[in-house]
Amino acid sequence: MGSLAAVDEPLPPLRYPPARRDDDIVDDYHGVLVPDPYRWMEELDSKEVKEFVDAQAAMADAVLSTCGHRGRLRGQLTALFDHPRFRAPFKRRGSYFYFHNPGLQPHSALYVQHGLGGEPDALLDPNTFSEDATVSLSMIGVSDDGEHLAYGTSTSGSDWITIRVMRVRDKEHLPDKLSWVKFSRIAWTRDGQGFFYSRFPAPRDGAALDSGIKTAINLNHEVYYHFLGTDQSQDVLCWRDPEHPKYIYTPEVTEDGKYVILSVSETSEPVNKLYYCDLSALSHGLDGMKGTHGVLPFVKLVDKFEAYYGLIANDDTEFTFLTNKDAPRYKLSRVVVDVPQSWTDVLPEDEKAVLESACAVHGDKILVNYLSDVKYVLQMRSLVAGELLHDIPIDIGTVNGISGRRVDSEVFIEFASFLTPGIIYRCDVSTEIPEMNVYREISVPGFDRTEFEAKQVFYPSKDGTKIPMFIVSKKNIKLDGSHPALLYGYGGFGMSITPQFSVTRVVLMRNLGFVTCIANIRGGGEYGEDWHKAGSLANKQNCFDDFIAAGEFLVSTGHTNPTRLCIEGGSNGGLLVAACMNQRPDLFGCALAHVGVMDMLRFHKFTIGRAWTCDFGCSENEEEFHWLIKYSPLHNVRRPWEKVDSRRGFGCQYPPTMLLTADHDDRVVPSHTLKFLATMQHVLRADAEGSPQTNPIIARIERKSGHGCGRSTQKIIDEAADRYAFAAKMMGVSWLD
Ligand code: X98
Repeated sequence: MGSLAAVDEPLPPLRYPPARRDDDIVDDYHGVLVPDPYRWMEELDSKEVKEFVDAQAAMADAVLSTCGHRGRLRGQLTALFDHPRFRAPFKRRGSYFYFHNPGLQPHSALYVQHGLGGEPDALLDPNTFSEDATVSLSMIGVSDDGEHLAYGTSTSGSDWITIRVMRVRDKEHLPDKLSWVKFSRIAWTRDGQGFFYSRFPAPRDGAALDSGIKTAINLNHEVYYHFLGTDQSQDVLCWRDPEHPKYIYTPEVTEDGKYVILSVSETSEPVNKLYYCDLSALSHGLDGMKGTHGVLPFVKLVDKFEAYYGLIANDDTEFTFLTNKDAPRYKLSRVVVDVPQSWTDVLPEDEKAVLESACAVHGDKILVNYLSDVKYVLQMRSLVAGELLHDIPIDIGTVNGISGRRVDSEVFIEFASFLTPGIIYRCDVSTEIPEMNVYREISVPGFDRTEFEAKQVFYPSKDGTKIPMFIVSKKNIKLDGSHPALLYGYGGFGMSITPQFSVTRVVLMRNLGFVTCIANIRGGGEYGEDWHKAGSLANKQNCFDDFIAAGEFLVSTGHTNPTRLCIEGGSNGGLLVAACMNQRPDLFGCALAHVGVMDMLRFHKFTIGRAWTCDFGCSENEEEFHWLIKYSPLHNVRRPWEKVDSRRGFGCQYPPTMLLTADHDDRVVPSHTLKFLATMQHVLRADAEGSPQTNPIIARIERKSGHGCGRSTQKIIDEAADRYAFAAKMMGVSWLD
């Protein structure tokens, strides 16, 4: 991506690649005519799109090669990333499995050790999957007896997965290879003879999985059972429903091995149906299903999309679920599955905190994890009646994972926060008072937490709603408006953004003096489903108002000023950044929008996009079309200098903008970003003589990458260096030694 350059090298002349406009493409949405001149950019394999992408990438390279801090950022990021990282182990029959990266390896490897004192052994190293580290390990499942590992690999960050199997004892691979897997889990049966998984039908054109990006809509998900050592063609079809081609199935086997549960969802909303099948009641077991073309006799326990149900535990027919049924902050409920009217609440909804997760451990105990004002609270409760046994004190931060089972009394808890790179606690839950012992602590050489401070503020949004925001910076900074600031947000799909450690943020704060901020805007799950709904569908504008209000708060409190305020977000957060810069181009000094949903009228036509109508609505519905056209980034680019609103819009231009996408993003297809990019460059006449838009509008288009998962450490470092070198140059930020 170009060579290291001196500081303050001038920008090259901005000559944006020409992009053909097809003026004949105009859609009629409920009587409103909407042109779509860059429709051709949806044909991602066409020569014309490839040429456009190459030309835009070359242009971004030219701009980036003038960004003086790029090399130094790479150097600092590389130095700080170079520390050993561990994830929490999980246990199978006395063996402990965990992920570990010694520092700068492209991917973490899966290790096994027999007993806690055993010698660690690298069981599966994704760094051997490909020369260029573009094949990653995307999911794993170890059989209950610890004998076999089934794992999924993904190429170039795609959501498509290929499953393979290896024997743990001698690391020998079995011939098994399962293709066309997507949105699946690996759910082993207790006997270890195989596992359930889900997949889509292979495309009719016979295209290979790695033959370029697949943008077609994903329909007709199916559930199969795979017997070890057999060909995929022999797999037993367990469930399909041609009458509901949009359903997505996630299989899970209960810890007692007796049941397989199917969670059925249609969208990304936290609602699902629940089907179960008693495996012990199959007259000839799963073997007896071989060669038959029937599906498993699933019983429909919940057959309405009205709430979310996630399995926590079962005692024979008595099942406990985490649910939001009549409980927007979630609760635990129990049902005897063959008595469907027997639902009772075990742990009622809390008045304030959101019940995030519950993990059944050591017989009849549960470790419950609440989110209270965006901070985690951990408790030990009884599974039978939900009563509190013990509070488990943890620092302000995030519980990233709990690994434990009812058969074990040993639990691992993974914790991190803004200033804590990571602690894995080992907790013996058999004692009356569970004791948290530090099992591993991740330390980052050269990072001194005492140099920094993290605080939480609550600022008012446009309608007066109080929004939480974390602000992390060097200690005791003077609030004189001089600091560069990075404001990050997501605001959608009920997903909460909680405190995490980030090497990149440390470098921004330490070497560039940034104040780094995370606004927990509406649309997320920070306060449960009410908070999510307050930022979705007809209320989506609340997300943008909350994010803009965060920016205004940071300016009014002297944390920064508009010329030094950079906004950043990815995916739904890429939409957030794009919509906010359309609405308030004057408020921001730089915008970084990753893999964003930019065409709100057509997102539902590609891959799994249709699942997002739960948050966005759909342009095929007249009322919803009118919500979408108001904020769709692609349809709301206007020249700010022509705005009549002289209070703020007049005279300003768009902030320097970097849009980021990747050629194999099959979650949010790259055409969103390409169409938005061409529209911005065209409407703002970005390279025309005398145009007020002199700030660059560029796109960083990563090759052999996807929506974000499975990237190598090097790709993560290079991308971070590029985007913050760009932001720093654009906002005139100097390097602090
Ligand atoms: C998704 O689109 C998630 C996609 N997805 C899954 C899995 N199951 C799904 C079931 C229904 C709908 C979508 C599903 O990944 C899945 C199941 C088991 C194991 C692994 C995966 N998401 C949204 C997204 O990516 C928000 C977060 C999840 N967006 C991109 C929303 C707008 C931009």
